[in-house]
Amino acid sequence: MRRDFKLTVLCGIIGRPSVGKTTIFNLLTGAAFSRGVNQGSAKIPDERLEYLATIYEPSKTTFAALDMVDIPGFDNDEITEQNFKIFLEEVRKADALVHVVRAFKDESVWHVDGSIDIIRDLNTINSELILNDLELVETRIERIETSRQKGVPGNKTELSALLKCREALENEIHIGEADLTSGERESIQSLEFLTFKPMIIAVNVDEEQLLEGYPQKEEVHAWAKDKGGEIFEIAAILEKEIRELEPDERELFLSELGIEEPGVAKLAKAVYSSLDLISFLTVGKNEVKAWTVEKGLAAKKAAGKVHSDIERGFIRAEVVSFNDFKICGSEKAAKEKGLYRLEGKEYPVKDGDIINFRFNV
Ligand SMILES: Nc1nc2c(ncn2[C@@H]2O[C@H](COP(=O)(O)OP(=O)(O)OP(=O)(O)O)[C@@H](O)[C@H]2O)c(=O)[nH]1
Ligand SMILES: [Mg+2]
Repeated sequence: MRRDFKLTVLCGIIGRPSVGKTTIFNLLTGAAFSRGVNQGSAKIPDERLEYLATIYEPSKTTFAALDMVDIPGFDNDEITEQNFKIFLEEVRKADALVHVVRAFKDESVWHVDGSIDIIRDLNTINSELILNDLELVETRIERIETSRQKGVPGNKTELSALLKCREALENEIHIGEADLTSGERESIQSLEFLTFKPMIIAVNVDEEQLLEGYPQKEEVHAWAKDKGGEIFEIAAILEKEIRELEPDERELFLSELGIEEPGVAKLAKAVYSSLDLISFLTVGKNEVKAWTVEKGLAAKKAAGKVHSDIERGFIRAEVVSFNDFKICGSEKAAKEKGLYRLEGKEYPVKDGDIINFRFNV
């Protein structure tokens, strides 16, 4: 559950110190930072757009992107209040959390707790998120109860939601996984609980682990499942080195290592799936573009993402699925086969729909 996002999703990268958060951030965004809170945009690779660009030869191809914020780790023994405050502020703003954990072995990289233990690291950060949410829950409950004593009834749905949240959190269950009705979810939406945000776990592995797995892999996957989070493995340093190679060498390395998709593609899949997002595509000589929207969004609303005039003057959406288009190889062939459909304003947009909005201004 999250607030409505406008055009891109904001992902906060969190985790213990020195686990590779900034390395992953730099890999995804092409930046070269070393410390501090960093912001950047990660282009989501999309073969569909690459293909459509070869057909339409547009002046511009615009990929979907994820906004990323790299949040420095904090050391619990000496959480300086300021650092922790920054952590909480940044986390609260995010739509989804990317929790980086360290699997990679490297004697030269220090670990704040003296050893590599992914479950311990997951729990350390997770406890902070849970404690913070619990404090907020308690404060809200108290406030509602005080008002009640003064005769102000307050929001009943919110109170029942908060009581359920408290119970979940006390059992280390994320609010996102708590058994709330949709009305209850709605009632606490604006409180921006940290464990209400989808958590995606990124396991930072080395080359050997990428091929052969890493200790605790099963436990870590079970942990993610338990918390309702997506999980993926990423070899950050290796991927960065590969990216610096010549294109033909790059292909060779990737296939030898069995890397089918770069980390950013895995991350994008996890984010889209956790937040129930899809992309639809628009094509033309000027621009071929991917648009990120909520799954099942009505065609007229989707038109509004492109331009408010198109939503206002919406007549119909002319739609073909990317797969149908590709099988035919051209717009003309797909039209001859009758694969373009005219859909009305309520049509739920699907992932990979190529849409031409017909409108009247
Ligand atoms: N061997 C190896 N080293 C890595 C890997 N990822 C990161 N490192 C190294 O680990 C150190 C810390 O990496 P950062 O990306 O700065 O870690 P961080 O999580 O941003 O750390 P803080 O911002 O201090 O919390 C750097 O020296 C990196 O080069 C990896 O996959 N393998
Ligand atoms: Mg960092």
